[in-house]
Amino acid sequence: MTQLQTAAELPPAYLATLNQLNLNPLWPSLRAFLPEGEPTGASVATHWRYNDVRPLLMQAGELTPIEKAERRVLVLCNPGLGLEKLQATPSIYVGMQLILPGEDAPNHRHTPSAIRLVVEGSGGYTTVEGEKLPMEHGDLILTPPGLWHEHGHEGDGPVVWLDALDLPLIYLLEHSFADAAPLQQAKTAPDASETRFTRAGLVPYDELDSSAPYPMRRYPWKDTRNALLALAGQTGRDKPIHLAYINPLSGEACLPFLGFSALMLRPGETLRLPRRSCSQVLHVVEGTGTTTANDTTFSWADADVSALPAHSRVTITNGSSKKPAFLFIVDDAPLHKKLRIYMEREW
Ligand code: GTQ
Repeated sequence: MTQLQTAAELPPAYLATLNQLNLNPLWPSLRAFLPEGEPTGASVATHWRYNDVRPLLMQAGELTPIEKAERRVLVLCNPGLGLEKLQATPSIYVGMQLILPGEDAPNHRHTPSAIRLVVEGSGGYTTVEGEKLPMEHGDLILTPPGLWHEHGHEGDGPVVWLDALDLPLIYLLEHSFADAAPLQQAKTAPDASETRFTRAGLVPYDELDSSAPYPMRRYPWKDTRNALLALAGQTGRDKPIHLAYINPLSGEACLPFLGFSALMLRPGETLRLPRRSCSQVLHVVEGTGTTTANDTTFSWADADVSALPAHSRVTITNGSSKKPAFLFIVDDAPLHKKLRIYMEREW
């Protein structure tokens, strides 16, 4: 590629005139915005240990009443992007949220999509449009864009979950906002994962031709874990044990921009992930091990979180030779696919 003219090679007065009129020449910046062959990015592979985050979150529980926070969250920020941006990756926001017994995180709805993955505690719940969704360890809870949601806690002890939102992207679009409303009247019935969508391959007949965008809003971990173990029993060691969370009616991703999946690593297994164009966040549901993203290696344990930049070369090892390890993965692959830019590239 030819070396293009730099801004310094242009007369300063010419540049000043352009800038006064809100104009810029493209060619001095062209290679930065369209680098040859490989993208560049500011985000860096980053790891958060739950052992570091947990005491600080508990401290927030003492320092900040829920009424003064609405959502008591510590945000996991990528240092390469700037902590004030609240970005784990350029498109994915991730936080750890604490709710204490008897507290309410008030009802609201917003343009960004969100999910929760329950980290610890029992008795928490999220109500989405009147449907009360219990939150037990590892459960995935969807709060899709525009749907009213609130959180509460009827048990004892702290409840913590991981929040993931497409907030950075919606904020970039200058379309990020919320509405507030009084607490909902939740129905007492069990949620759809226990009544209407209890088993893959079966949907209520009246939903057969339905295109309801978010029919199932809770994916219990006990089902996901059992499904991973069942798959592992039938899968050769040359194939990963990896399940995608989908909308049971459409077969598509659960939410418009973010994708969710669960990965099981067999005892002692090392897995080289495909080198994907999307960025991703890994959360340890259960286990210990190490992850290498390009030149950076982290060791991980229960409830840790890693943010991995787009195009990373990722290798994951289960540190136990006896027990499986389970990871929950958030990525922006559905967005890449909708934009028709999704790639899996050579390592
Ligand atoms: O629980 O609704 O971490 O609205 C950030 C924004 C959680 C939530 C976050 C939110 C929520």
